[in-house]
Amino acid sequence: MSKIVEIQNAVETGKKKLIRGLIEEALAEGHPAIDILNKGMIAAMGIVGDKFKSGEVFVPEMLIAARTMKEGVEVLRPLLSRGQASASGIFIIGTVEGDLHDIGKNLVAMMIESAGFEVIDLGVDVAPEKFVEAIMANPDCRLVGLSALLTTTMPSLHRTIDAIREAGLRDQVKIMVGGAPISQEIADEVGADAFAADAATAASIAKELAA
Ligand code: B1M
Repeated sequence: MSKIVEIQNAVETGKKKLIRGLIEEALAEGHPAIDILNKGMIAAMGIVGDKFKSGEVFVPEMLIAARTMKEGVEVLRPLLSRGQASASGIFIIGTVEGDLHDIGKNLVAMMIESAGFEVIDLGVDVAPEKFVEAIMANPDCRLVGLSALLTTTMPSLHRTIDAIREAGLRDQVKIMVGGAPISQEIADEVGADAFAADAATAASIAKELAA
């Protein structure tokens, strides 16, 4: 069995104690960190999601898979986020109100940080007014990122962007949205400036928006 498949299985079945060793072995075998992330760990989360949808696994299994993935990301972090010296600006990011998913948001934050931004991570379940307060507290901030993983929390994207507009801050910041159920169409609907499908794309779009 390839090491990547072993990593995928370990994340899928929540083998948190094994993940660090498996990743170190995969790296020693020459597998690139980005393949371990995408083909191993992110693919595993997709399988877990499909199994949850079909009733084969439940919330506790999703949770232990998520914890295993987080542990794995920590091993890869130094390899994926080689920080750049240039300061690209401040990027405020958070998962929108009602939504507790943070793995994707954390990966986006990591890649954006490695693209030279100072990242202010507001965490999960972030109310619209918290985004507004954070922008006000950081008047140099030009970029805001909103992550949403649930179809039920997509309206929170809208509410957050509305709150930023109502606070008179909409012209000050460009807003990027992303997350599994989000598309360019939804980004347009909620009035965002940009959509990114994955963390690497988010980092390159952030650089374009900041230019
Ligand atoms: Co939940 N969950 N979950 N979950 N969960 C999903 C999202 C789901 C698709 C599973 C399914 O049914 N197939 C489903 C949503 C269905 C829907 O709305 N259409 C779902 C559900 C239903 C739920 C609950 C409601 C379950 C329940 O309680 N009955 C509940 C909701 C809790 C809440 O938020 N209020 C719930 C809970 C949880 C856990 C807490 C157990 C756990 C999260 C743990 C954590 O994050 N700390 C969890 C997990 C792990 C998942 C799945 C299995 C994996 C999510 C993940 O981490 N993916 C997920 C299934 C799936 O996504 N296929 C599922 C890996 C991650 C790297 O990908 O987050 O997509 P992703 O991020 C990507 C891109 O989307 C993008 O870049 C990232 C990296 O490439 N991206 C951005 C993300 N944010 C971005 C922001 C950007 C740009 C790009 O700009 C700012």
